[in-house]
Amino acid sequence: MRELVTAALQMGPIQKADSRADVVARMIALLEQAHQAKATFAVFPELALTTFFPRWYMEDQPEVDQWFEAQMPGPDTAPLFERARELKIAISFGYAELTAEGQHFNTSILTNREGEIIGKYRKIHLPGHSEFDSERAFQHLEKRYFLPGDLGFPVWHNLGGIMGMLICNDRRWPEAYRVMGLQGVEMVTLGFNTPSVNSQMGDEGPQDRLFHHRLSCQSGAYQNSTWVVAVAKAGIEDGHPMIGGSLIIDPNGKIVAETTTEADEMIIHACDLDACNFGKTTIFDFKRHRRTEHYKLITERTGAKPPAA
Ligand code: CDV
Repeated sequence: MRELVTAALQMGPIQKADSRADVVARMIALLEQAHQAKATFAVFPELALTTFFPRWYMEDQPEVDQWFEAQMPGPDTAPLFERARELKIAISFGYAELTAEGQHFNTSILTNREGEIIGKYRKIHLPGHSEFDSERAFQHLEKRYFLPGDLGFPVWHNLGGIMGMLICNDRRWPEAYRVMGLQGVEMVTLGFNTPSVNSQMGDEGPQDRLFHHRLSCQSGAYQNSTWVVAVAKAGIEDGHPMIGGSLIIDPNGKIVAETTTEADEMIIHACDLDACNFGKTTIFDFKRHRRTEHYKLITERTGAKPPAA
């Protein structure tokens, strides 16, 4: 048994006017709750430090850059790393990253229990659009503000297991889990900000959004025999509602914990990483069962192209 007590630390809404210091104080309060419940690993959402700013159309680069972190840890986030180190809790959280070369990414980091960053992932499947779209009920401008991630889907040895990260929309793409599955991943963390309504189809509301979210995370877990810890930023940010539904999912694809609010809320589970072994050595023993000679189209072709009639 390799037990990792893992806390999914859902965050309620962050308004445009909220300061980084206020948000970090909320994160520390959640971290302390996780510590009291004996967690040694705590996962926060995508873009955990700010409101989900890609819903706002901006043309002025300094205005955009105010949502980004040029340093990690930086002056605002140092207290979070310090507290995590004191409590000996490894953490993962998402933020908007501005590199020294001036590149912008939607990023997640992973630390060890000493508060050292041992892993970084930059979101690869950026949803939305890059120009103002008057047809949508609201904007989703990730393609405007971020570059697609350039680090692939790496995994890291941490906390006695093999860990990887995805960010939000990545969870809808089976290839993302599979690339990590092929590296033996045992726990995938994933932060998300998912609007409660589809901006291009008003009929698709929170129940459908939660259905697709669970479906994507549960199938990724089952088909790769890995734990998945999916953590929301939820509730109404500056008038825009987002789903909750943070999840801890076992390697059979079963939900073992789920949040019930759209506020700051912890769920926790003692995840046995050895529970991944059965699936990885039987039905999803990739070495014995995968037929890569038939998968070439997956990397050769991006868009769907039906055969000629
Ligand atoms: N932040 C996201 O990546 N949100 C997407 C929305 C736009 C569908 C998601 O997959 O939840």
